Amino acid sequence: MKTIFSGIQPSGILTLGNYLGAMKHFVPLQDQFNCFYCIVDQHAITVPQEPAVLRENIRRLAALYLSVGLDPNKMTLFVQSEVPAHAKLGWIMLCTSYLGELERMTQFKDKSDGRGESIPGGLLAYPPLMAADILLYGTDFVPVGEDQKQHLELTRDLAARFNNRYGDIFTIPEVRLPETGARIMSLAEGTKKMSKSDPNQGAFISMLDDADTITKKIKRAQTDSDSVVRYDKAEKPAVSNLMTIYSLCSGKTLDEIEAMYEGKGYGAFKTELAEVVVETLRPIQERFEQLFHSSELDDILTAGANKANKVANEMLYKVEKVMGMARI
Ligand code: ATP
Ligand code: LTN
Repeated sequence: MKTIFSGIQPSGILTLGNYLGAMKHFVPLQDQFNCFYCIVDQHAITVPQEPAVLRENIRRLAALYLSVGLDPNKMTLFVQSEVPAHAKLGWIMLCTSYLGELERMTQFKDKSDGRGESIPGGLLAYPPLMAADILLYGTDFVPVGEDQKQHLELTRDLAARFNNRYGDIFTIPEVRLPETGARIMSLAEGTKKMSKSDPNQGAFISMLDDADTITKKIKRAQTDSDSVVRYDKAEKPAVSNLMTIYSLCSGKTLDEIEAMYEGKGYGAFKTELAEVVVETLRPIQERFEQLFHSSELDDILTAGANKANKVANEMLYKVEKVMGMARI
């Protein structure tokens, strides 16, 4: 059976972008693959986090993974920092990387922009840690949103570089992007990615926003002045993004949506879009409420970490052995 690995950072409450671009696609995969899904808290600390908030976000993310339909009997869910092999292989992958290739990563450039002398070193070391996450499990496929494509290419390069030097240790993983929704845009700016750490709360819909908040955010979402509900990514990025969200949440095609709102303007479109989004998130939020405070959640994470530790330690041992570090 082929192996899947993906991770999400507990750096805030998940957005509709995280759901439509990543998490939603994790669910059907659990029936066909050996899946590892990770709460990558060591990635989240590459920028400063408030301890109490981080603790809550880790638990929230765990509960959300399960609320969307992931089943602990079918996949492995765990917290990255509970599996020390990630940090250990992360260091080895950092030593396998070149400074030039790390500095070229667009996420590094975006996140370090404007920080002057105070760019956290972790931002630069982040992609090698992500490579370690993936390579520890002999991963074949990595389902992620579009923004992670470059990191996946680097992971493949690092794996190949290591294999060239030390023999065939790592499986070279492939990226799996969703056909639509790989890049859901900000509600405030149709050309910028929707991001959970955006300081403007109006720019994203959180998976835990209530119906009123969702409706308000969608009403205020950026559109344009021609009032026509038409899909045109280049000319009408903001409206096209809202249509993509509508389509993914309702199952209707973009053509059907265009036809439904012909001559009706943005008012009716936005009202019904809000309803569709609320209905998509409602069952997830109901399950979330039950899970968040349950001790079952702790048991699932403990079992997940045990399983992940077992698999990851075997790979780490192989790596250390070929490098001359493990005593044979
Ligand atoms: P941050 O804002 O803290 O950098 P993020 O919102 O970008 O976080 P991540 O935890 O980095 O979220 O990403 C989790 C998954 O969601 C990844 O697979 C990522 O590609 C995907 N993803 C993130 N934002 C979007 C988006 N706007 N559209 C589609 N997929 C997305
Ligand atoms: N870098 C990713 C999160 C992440 C990840 C991973 C995704 C960390 N490790 C391994 C897939 C596989 C992000 O910022 N979205």
